[in-house]
Amino acid sequence: MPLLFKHKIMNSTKYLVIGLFLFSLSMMGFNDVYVPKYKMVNDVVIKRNDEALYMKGIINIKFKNDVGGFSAKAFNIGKLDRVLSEFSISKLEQRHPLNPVIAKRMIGDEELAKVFAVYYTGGIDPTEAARKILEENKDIIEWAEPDFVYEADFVPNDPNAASQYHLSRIAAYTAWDISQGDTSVVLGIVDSGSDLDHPDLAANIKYNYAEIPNDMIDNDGNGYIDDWRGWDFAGPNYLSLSEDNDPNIVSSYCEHGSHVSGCASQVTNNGVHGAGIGFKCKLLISKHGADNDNTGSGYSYVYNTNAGLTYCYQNGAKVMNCSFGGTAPSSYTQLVINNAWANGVITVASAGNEGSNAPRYPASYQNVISVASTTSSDTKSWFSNYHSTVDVCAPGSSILSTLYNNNYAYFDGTSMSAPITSGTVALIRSNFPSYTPEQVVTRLLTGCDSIYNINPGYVGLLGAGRINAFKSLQPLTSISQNRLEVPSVFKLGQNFPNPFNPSTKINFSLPKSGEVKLTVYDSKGSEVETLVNENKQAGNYTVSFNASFLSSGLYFYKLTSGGYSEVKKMTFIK
Ligand SMILES: [Ca+2]
Ligand SMILES: [Ca+2]
Ligand SMILES: [Ca+2]
Ligand SMILES: [Ca+2]
Repeated sequence: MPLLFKHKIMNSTKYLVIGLFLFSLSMMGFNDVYVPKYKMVNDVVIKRNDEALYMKGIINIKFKNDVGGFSAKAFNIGKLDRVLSEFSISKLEQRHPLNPVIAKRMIGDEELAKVFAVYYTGGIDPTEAARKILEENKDIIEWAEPDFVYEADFVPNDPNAASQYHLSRIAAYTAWDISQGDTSVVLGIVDSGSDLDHPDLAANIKYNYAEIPNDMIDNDGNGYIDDWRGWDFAGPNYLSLSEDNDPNIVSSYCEHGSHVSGCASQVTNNGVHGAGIGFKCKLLISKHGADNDNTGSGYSYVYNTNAGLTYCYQNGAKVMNCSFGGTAPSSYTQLVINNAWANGVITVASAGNEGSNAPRYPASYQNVISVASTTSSDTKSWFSNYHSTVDVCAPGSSILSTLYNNNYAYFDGTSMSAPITSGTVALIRSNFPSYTPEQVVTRLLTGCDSIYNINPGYVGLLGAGRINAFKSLQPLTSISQNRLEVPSVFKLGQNFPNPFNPSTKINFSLPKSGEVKLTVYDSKGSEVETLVNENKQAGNYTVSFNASFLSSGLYFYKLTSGGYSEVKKMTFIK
């Protein structure tokens, strides 16, 4: 059951779904002429019949090639400007200008630099505007789409459940015997903001020590002035979104992100209240709720998330959490997430709370871990979505965590399942710092406990099962010394069993003490795992290697010590 293969199948399914949706979007303009296709939710957010939410008067477009010579209101490309003039353009903005310091650029920055926001005052619906622009400029524009807005995936819950059962359910306490996280592993919390001075969050907030606070200078040259403790991409007023350098929340409207922060990495072992699976891992706060917005059922909508995701992966996050979503796939968001992945950063997202078998974005994109919700007994939570693109489940019913103004409360939602998973991913990254994103994801998936026997109605729709932090942190390698006599020659034995699944043993003999390195390579010669890298006494040793995180195939293992080196082959068949 090759999980990597399964993952790839999922990815192609995700592409197919996106493709079908774009196709159906392109057809919408010609159907349902008697049904209103969209309506205003508040003064800035538009809702379509298919439940997609997006901003009034903004579209995002991506050019196929670099664009130069644009001005404040025109691209100076004749036929494109003619279409735009019908919409009454108020502003054009390059979303992600290239950092002039080439050394500071990351993989994919050149593609992001081709993305522009078009702001307009005309009455045309952004979906229609995007369709029109793309239709008439297919030769130069790759995609055009509305600026999507998302809803937080949670509902407040009565405080009557056992406190923080989720930690024992995902085996956090035994996992922490292996790793308590590392302060160098940063979780990007792309959400409504956070309570930065909460007694059970403050010590885990990520500070940017390369930035001098409040001197009005961008000391670290990352494009954000005085971003010493994250960034606010929505600002005080939802009617006029703006950015500032303070992601601290000022009311309960934005407390969703505070709860999510605690689910991921509430300060643990500090004698205050509860614990978070991420333990010592740090929280980079990217705020997307507007301080005065309660128009989303009493809470803020989640705005400008592409900017925040980009900020997080470009500024040190190793894992990014998205506890929000919507029905509409976005090419822009997929581009940002692919860039993050290419730069070694993993995105985790909530599968949604409609209780339905449906894709949801960002959860269902390629290169995103989609998380559904389970209860204290591993049954699917009644509200949780389920789908072929779900990768794992995590507790999301009655989760106790940190709220605005130093409070605590129980929330329900895949919004909680996602950061519990993000925190677990952060622990895996802390324990295996050299792993690629693919290796980390495989570790998470192979550590899961299957729950299909108690959820027989959802086979194939709840991913690899409920996460288990302890199993995902299990050491892959153990080494033991066999006989006490000192061998006369260096020797690397053939592994046994061979072929193997998933564990095998490798013997070697050292006639002299010294530094020993035993490394596994794939058939292309890339290093996949270091089994031994330490000083060893002379003697005979056996190394046990669990390869469950690898895919089937031919591998090589190489022993080096002193002037000696030997390579042997082994075959892993799942
Ligand atoms: Ca800065
Ligand atoms: Ca500064
Ligand atoms: Ca602010
Ligand atoms: Ca605590």
